Amino acid sequence: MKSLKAQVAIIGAGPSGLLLGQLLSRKGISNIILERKTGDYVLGRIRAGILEQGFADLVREAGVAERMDAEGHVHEGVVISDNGKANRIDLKELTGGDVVVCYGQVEITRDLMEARAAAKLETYYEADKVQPHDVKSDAPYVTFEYQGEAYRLDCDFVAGCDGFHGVSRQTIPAEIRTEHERVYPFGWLGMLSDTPPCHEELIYAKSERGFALASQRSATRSRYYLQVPLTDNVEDWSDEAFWDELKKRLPPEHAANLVTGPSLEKSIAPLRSFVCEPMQYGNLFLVGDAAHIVPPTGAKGLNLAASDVATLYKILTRVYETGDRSCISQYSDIALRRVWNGERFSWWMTNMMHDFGDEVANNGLDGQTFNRFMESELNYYLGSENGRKVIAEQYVGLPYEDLKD
Ligand code: RFL
Ligand code: PHB
Repeated sequence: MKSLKAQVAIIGAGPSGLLLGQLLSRKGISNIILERKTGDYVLGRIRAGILEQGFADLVREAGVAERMDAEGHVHEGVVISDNGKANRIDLKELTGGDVVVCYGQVEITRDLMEARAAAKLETYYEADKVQPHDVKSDAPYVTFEYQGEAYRLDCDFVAGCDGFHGVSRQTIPAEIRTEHERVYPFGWLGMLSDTPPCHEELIYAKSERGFALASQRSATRSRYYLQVPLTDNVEDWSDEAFWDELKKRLPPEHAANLVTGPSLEKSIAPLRSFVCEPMQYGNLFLVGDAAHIVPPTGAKGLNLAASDVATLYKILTRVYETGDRSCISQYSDIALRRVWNGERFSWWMTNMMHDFGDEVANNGLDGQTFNRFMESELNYYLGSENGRKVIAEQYVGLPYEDLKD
């Protein structure tokens, strides 16, 4: 068995693992990343597009913001449409100056990968059978296979950044974990195309035909989503059918500007709210999607991953700078407070914006009655300045919490 050593073993080279690794390295804290897939596979997953200010600042602190600052688009507002009527939420004005940055997760991931490769930091792609051990002890280690050989990585801490289907969460004994879950009765069909966006800001559209989102990656690349039944397959949707349906769900003035073209990618994502508590077990920390999933309606998934990274980064920096390990027990509480806020906002936006059809929904309401309550909810919030403020404040992101002394 080959032997490796690092202060922090990071499982997963998604945005959480790469960002944590980059921040720790800049503080001189050694880390090795173990990733199940190839780098190209990770870069092939088209996901998030909207970064909160806190995330953008963390990327700057990690020293990898050059391209994000040059190519990312600052969005000062967002459009929420209600059955064809577009309402602009002026994020900047309603929050007293806060905005979001439109810059794809794929690009952030690429920037982080390149920085890591340039600094010659160790990453094992296509690492197989990754398994943390003895995480309750002072000498945890992670075993894995790489190119047919068995490895053992000794470390002080394990950061489980391995997403919803990873191994880290399962390492916490079932009797210690509490998992909260809501699976929604629909999914999102996403489409990427090299066509100019139909509007300069994002459009979240509620319609009688179901929800649609008009997002973007650049001035020449659009990302669109449609609410679809869970029973639909990607093959059921030709490009033409997608564009036709999208046109019907967007407000008419924006649908008129839709430029259609061939899809570069189409995929269906199920919608889920999920939280695992606690997020720490001994010297193992869960970070990002490994601990929590939100439906994408609030653009919070990646941003919650970033706030976990920020908290763990502060803790590990304090541990190695002062030798005081007592702060590690703060991780789960601090992370979960912000996670639950993001979960609540994403759940609320999902409820307000989607059609629940005939589902017997939460609170014992049938789907149609639930839909009526949510139509009224959206109508109220969009029509009131205080309501729009509530949406804006949460969309730009709540502040990160500091460690206690
Ligand atoms: P990831 O990105 O899933 O990365 C985890 C990595 O761990 C690897 N892995 C393992 N490695 C070694 N051993 C194992 N046993 C392993 N098991 C797994 C995986 O291969 C992978 O590389 O989690 P991470 O880093 O926590 O990042 C989370 C984000 O990816 C996610 O929250 C966002 O994409 C969510 N999300 C959005 N978030 C936003 O903040 N704003 C958005 O606008 C937004 N839009 C979205 C989204 C997610 C979507 N989908 C498809 C789920 C839109 C969509 C459609
Ligand atoms: C995206 O561009 O992929 C995106 C943007 C905002 C969301 C979800 C997804 O709320």
